[in-house]
Amino acid sequence: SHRTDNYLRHMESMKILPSGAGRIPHLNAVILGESLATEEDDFVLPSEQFANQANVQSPEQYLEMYKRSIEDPAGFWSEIASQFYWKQKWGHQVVHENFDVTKGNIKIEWFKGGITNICYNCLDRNVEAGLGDKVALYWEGNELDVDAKLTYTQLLHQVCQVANYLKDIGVKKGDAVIIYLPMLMELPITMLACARIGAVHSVVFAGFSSESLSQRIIDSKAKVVITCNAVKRGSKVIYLKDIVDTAINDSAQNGVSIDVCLTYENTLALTREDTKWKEGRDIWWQDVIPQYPTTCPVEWLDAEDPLFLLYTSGSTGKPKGVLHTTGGYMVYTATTFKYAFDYKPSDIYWCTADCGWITGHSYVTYGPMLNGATVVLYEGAPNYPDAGRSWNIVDKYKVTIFYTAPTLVRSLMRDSDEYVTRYSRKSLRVLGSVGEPINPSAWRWFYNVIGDSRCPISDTWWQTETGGFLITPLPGAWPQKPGSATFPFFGVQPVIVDEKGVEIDGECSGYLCVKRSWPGAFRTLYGDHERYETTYFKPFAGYYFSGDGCSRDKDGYYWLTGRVDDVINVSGHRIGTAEVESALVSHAQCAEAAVVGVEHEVKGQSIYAFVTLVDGVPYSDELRKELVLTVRKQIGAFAAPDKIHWAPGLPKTRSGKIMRRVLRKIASRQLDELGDTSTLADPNVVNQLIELADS
Ligand code: 6R9
Repeated sequence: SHRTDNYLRHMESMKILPSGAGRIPHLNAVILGESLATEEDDFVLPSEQFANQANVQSPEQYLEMYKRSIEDPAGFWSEIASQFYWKQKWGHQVVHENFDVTKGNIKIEWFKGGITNICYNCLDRNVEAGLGDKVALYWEGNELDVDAKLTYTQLLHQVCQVANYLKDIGVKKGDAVIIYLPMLMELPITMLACARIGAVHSVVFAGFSSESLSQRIIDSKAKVVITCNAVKRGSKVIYLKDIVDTAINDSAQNGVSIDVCLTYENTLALTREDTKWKEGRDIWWQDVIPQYPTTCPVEWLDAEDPLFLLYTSGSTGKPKGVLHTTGGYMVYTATTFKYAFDYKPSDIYWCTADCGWITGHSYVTYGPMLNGATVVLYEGAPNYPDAGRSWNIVDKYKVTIFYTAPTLVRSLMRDSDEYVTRYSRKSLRVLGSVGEPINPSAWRWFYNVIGDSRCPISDTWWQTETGGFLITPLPGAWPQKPGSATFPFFGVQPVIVDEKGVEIDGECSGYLCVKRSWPGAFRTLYGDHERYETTYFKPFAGYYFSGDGCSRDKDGYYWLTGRVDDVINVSGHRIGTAEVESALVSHAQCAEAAVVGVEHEVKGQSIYAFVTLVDGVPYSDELRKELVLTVRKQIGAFAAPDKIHWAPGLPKTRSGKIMRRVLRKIASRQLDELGDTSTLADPNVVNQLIELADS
């Protein structure tokens, strides 16, 4: 047809992409809104109607912008940055970087010398532009009939009250503030209040245990924690304040004492009378915040002043404090949000991520607010009271952009489609996916059933470290391939390298790296720049190494294949095998543990633990439960192993290295694929493990 020919021609021009994308020999395509995407389709094309209204309307337009962003990054990004308010413009050099460890320390700076404030750009700037009465936040509570909303003006006022309070108790520019809150409006409010006064927020996902929380308090040396007394998730009450109390006590024993614990009284879950309290340290939010003025001058910051810390799991050791700074992060999250979701001022945007993760930082709070968007926040679980809740929310708020994780798609897919089709969903126009690769069948269900074959899917590949999307479709611009994150965002130069760090061109697979910096990149690991360089820049000198495997097909599309290091991705949550192992061995009866990820239908991967007990301790289901509980207590429920496999011994090389490759095969019962086990110190261990597999 005419449209497919058109795209064929467009795709020809992709040869200018650095990846060396080629032409397409054949094209099985459906056009958005005209038919169902099936197993046979290579491509799903945007409808003419969608493409015509899109922010980027064709591959050619993308290529033109992309080319400019690579050839003249300083010009490209400073033009965009100029749309924001800067108290003072940046210096003559827009970007200053050393990306090559062999040439000295890694250093990334964007807009250095520029003076701005991200909270001002999210709120004051939008209010001054006439958006004061526009809804900034719709809040949907756990229960069906509980909701609230705030306009941009109201949000600004509340943020100022919190900012004034924080200043009053002595929080200053550069101080870390720990936020341990569920998805209440107070969560983004507190983040923005910190940003307003230059305090460095460190949000800890409220599903983390007290031990994980105290670890983060200690590492960041915070003096203030902001939390709430309890929250209802589904039909369960979670007593957050108790968890915080324990964490604060632990931290004090390690020399970091919290002066103030500001606690929001969440009356829907627990009254203040029933909340444990420490006079002098604990303060009720409702008792102090409303008394403060609703205006608060902003602290003007250098573009390279820190904005936030967010801890994430690595393949070894304790969690890493990823540090993001102000200016580049601001420009990058705003721009990626606008283009990857084809954002228009009339959109109603809902991202199901919790603000405790990077997605909630960049694409619940900063990216959307910088664009003056209306954001839906949902407090509860996606399947409460039933599997239709998400579509109920979509219809209630007329959501136009819906951004979620493959694990949710897969879990809803298992329920009857009737939970979906009983709702209209006709407001939807763009769908998004993040957290892990989305398998083609889940992609198609998302596309055909949720989106009624009308809505492009932005499968956004990125990381806590990258601050914003690096590889993502631009809806309307690109023909999509189910399961592919498609092409690099503006300014991003992905490369695929082999084991030796040599770039491979064209159709290939290998390790995904990035050449040159982008404005949203993290600048260091808090307090450990050496680990930053070792983990991300030393494996392949000259590049940022993502830790992900990736292949590029004949048309230049990128396909992410998952982590290549010892990080497991469970329902889109990053968990280091080392962290789970160290939790397990902290149990007095556990001598050794080795943890691997196995494929899981809904969660993507699940945690599978091989455990060696102390001599003489008998196997029992009781002990299994205790071990799982230990992990829940030390990390959080989301990191609990699904399986404890008793291991009289672990397969090790003669130098004592655990052969995880063998354990992965045993865990997934691919026993005929164990490979060469002759280098094991004791090959018999493998047989013992197989015998105990189902006991
Ligand atoms: C944003 C976020 C990062 C890791 C990353 C990769 C996986 C995220 C993905 C994806 C394939 C996608 N990942 N998005 N894999 N396709 N669209 O999730 O950050 O928690 O730091 O996790 O998640 O493995 O390396 P984070």
